[in-house]
Amino acid sequence: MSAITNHMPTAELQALDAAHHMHPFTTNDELADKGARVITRAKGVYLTDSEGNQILDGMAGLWCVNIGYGRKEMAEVAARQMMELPYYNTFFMTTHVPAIALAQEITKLAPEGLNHVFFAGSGSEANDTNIRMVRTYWAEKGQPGKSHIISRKNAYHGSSVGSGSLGGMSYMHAQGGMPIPGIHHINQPDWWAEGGDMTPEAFGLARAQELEAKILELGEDKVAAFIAEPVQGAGGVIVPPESYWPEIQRICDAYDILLIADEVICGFGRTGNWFGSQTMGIRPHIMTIAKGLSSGYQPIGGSIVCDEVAEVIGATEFNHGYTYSGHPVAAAVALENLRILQEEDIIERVRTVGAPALKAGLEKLAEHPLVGGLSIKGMMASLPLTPHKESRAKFAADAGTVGYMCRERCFANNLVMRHVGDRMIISPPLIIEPEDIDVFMTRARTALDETYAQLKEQDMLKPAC
Ligand code: PXG
Repeated sequence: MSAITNHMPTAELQALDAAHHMHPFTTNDELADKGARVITRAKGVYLTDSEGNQILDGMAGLWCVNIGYGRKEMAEVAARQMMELPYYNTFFMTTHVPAIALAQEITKLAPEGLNHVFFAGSGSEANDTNIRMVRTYWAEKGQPGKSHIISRKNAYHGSSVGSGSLGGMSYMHAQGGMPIPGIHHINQPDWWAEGGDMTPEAFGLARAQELEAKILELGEDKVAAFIAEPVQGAGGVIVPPESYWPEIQRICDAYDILLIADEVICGFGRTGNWFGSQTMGIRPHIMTIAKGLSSGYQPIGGSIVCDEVAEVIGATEFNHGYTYSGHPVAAAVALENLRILQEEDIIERVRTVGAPALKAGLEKLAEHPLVGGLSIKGMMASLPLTPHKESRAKFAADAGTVGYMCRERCFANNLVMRHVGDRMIISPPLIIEPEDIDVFMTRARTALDETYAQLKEQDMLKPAC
């Protein structure tokens, strides 16, 4: 029995962590030298660390704790379900009440026509399901050659070999033999960084038309699906220009391409509607879900599938699934999360209170000399940092250097605001109150001031040439 507790000195916990725990997306040797921050508990929108700091969580964990921390009902439901049925599988002609109830509830909330759920343990697993499902769909329809999937550079769809291949992160592809064959990446609709002198509208249209060009290059009869996040999250909260999604929808319709909306971040209220697809006005055939489905209280994900695809897949044995597909405890907890989101009108409050307050605060913050703009949709936002506002210039320093400095200043001021390259990312729990948004703004401004002073001192306020 382990004797490790919250009461141990931080340094001891850090040493044990460094000795035995390999962290994701981390240079573990560097972390071992520095010592990981030990989070001990959390309530509402605040984390407590082992030194007793109260840290405002501007990232909702990892874009997931939509209802906030410390909801007792969630723990009670988990305990009850563990006593009644802690585990059973959904293979071999069996099912159980939590999986049935959750699938029904999700499809009630999903857009019309999306009436079926295939469960997974995470967003990565669900996207792996999607690769196999769309390829199987076309094969069953007599078109096995329609197997290529088009995605986008700088997209994030997970970290397994399949989902990491769908993603467009080149630094991930550089390790472990990715991408797998048959996945293609077109450019992202990031006007701020890549739009140059074009208007956002013209740029959005041009980037969407890259999909059409890629379909024509590969052959219409070779392309199974296009996958995209309604609003890119891990890539830096890239809100596409308004011209982008209508054109993508037109192209998917015209060439009979399945549209997969990866709703892992956008789903369950983040953009002010149940799903980002509703906010962006798109009609996907499949939606990937995870994160906000359980507000991170349990690991669970899945694919919400339209009638047409479910019907074709349903006619054959789909040789795919996970031990924990529809795990009863995770499903019961997710169901409780959906009850809380609905009964407390949390998504309505995002639209009427949270998102407007966040936007107003961030618009003021965007006037800071270091901030080059604001990208926001509902409760997800980013502030690109720049040495020169007018030209949206990049820094002379390597990408991410300044973002990292700013993130360190945020941490020092008890704020979690993470960086993607030189963009600062904001995605707080959806239940954040305006008073806490004010706390966020005060701490973020201090962090920006300190970063600015540091850059000046080190003569780093220089644009890349
Ligand atoms: N799709 C999207 C859109 C995601 O954001 C996944 C799929 C994969 O989900 P799982 O549950 O397998 O992690 C994600 C996950 C970051 C960060 O640093 C973002 C994610 C995961 C880890 C880190 O922003 N998103």
